[in-house]
Amino acid sequence: MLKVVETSTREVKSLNGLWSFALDTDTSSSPWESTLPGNLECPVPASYNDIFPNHALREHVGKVWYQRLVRIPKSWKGQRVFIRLDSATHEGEVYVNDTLVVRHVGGYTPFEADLTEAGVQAGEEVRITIGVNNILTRHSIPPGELKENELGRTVQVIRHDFFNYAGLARSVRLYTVPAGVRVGDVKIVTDVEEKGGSGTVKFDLKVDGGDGTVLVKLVDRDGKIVAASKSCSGEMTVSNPKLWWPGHPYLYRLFIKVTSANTVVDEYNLSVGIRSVRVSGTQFLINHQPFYFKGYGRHEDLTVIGKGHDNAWMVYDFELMRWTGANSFRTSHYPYAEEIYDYADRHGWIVINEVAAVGLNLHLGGGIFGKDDRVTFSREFCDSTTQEAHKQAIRELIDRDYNHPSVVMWCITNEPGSQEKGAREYFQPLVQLTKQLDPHRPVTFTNMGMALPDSDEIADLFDVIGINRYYGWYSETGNLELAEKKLEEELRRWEEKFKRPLVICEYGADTLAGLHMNPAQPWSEEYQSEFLEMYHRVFDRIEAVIGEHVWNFADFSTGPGIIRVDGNKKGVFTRDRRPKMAAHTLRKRWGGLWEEKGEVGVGGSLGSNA
Ligand code: BDP
Repeated sequence: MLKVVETSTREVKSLNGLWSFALDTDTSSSPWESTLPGNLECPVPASYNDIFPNHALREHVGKVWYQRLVRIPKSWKGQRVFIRLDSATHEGEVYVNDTLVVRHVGGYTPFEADLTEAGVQAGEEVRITIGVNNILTRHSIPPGELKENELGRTVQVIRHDFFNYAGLARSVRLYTVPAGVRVGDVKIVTDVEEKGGSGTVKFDLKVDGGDGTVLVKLVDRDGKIVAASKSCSGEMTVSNPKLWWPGHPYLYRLFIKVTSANTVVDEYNLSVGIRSVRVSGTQFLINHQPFYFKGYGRHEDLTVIGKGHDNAWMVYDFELMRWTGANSFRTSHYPYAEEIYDYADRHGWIVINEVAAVGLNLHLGGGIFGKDDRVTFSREFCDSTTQEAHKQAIRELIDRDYNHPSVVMWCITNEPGSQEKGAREYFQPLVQLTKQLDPHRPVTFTNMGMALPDSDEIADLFDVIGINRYYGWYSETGNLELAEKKLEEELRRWEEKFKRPLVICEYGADTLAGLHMNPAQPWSEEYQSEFLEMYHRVFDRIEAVIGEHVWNFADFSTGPGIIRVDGNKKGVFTRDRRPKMAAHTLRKRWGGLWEEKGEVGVGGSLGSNA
């Protein structure tokens, strides 16, 4: 799916702002046919849950409705008009006046509808009504279940450790494309010659709506054309390219022009970062240099707006991560807003991009989700229908983010029950699909502590093994000496058996900001710092460990539970982004590590175009 851009042939109109809002329990069964009842208004983009001090609304299970009147610009006559929703969590349906124009399942990827096909005219005012359903079932990604409680009420069982925020958390826009011949899609793959003397930009263009002549130009920052082509697909060579490096990104622009009967009928453009990504032995190579991941698992999570995208908070979060010396993050546990990847491209952040497949595990420890006797990958829970939904989630993520230089790896699931019978049969086709859709990026998953090197059924399918560990927190609580021994022993077994890169994708301890203890005890800021330092000592002793992502960047909201106090407190920053002691501990490690070793990454010394 093409990213929405404005060019001489394409226009965009934001529909962000306040929309009328109602719960399905307060509307008729076809609320799109008239004005929504009541007078609630809800901002877009934002999750709706925390906007109103209303328990029933926050915990609502089912649909909510958004509605507003929209004037289609008169000047758009003769263009095709689309509506694009960057996300609707977890299922969206869009009506224009009384007509359903699109329905989409999957809460973290965009979808759109051609309004011209639905008969919408330029200059007309239309009523747009959007239904958003927050229900998760065992056939959705992420999976969940509905249960009836003792009061006879339907409650949502979620299988992941973050609040089930819902609504329209990302932008809603109208945009135009030319009615006739136009760019339908473009996919870019770059590579770099080992000595860096030349780079290649492979492009694959789809032209829709008829025949046209294309002109593709790769232009540097000074406006100089460095390569050009008149084909729809091919490979352009750039000699002495300015490479896209972590921390020192260089972006070229690819300009595409489609001509028909000697007239320019469409123009499209996108940024291109020339870089290569490869796994070799236990190393992760970017532009043929070993890369060490330093950073965080994160969440889209803020007070009031929940998973709503906000540019001020986005920049602040990046600046805080940079301040600690991080160079990368994982989009745990779902694809993030597209603005985040665009920013990462422009600023040289490295992204492990995760599919929303979290909670494919009926037996997760820690007492968070309770006991369950069923088998995860069976007819009882994740079956072939779940697997189909999972495939679709992979397709949509790769389709959306294929062209981002910042994205270096696909993570297709977080902490599945990978020691269970059926896990291999479930995941093998998914890894295969991911590699088929993108043969150029490594594929990973994050393993959880119940699936050890000898019992994990799927780790060998992946190029890089992500490992989430909590020795010293969920086990060996308060005993960092024993935790250190066990962690090292286990990581050595992974290294020995799989001989491939290990990224520690989660390690962390809940910490109440302001709680200080000497000697350090769990929940104190001192303990979190000592815990991280212990993990770092172990990582530095193990060659195959090529990355450390602390869990989590910031405290975040979860469902209620006896081990969660106002959410998960493993943040290095509080939910309002105040640093805990651990932020300084990380800054000390990550700030220095770089310069000492001259590694590639944010803040380091970076070769010819630095
Ligand atoms: C892991 C999960 C993550 C949780 C974390 C924790 O991947 O979503 O928030 O543990 O318990 O199981 O804090």
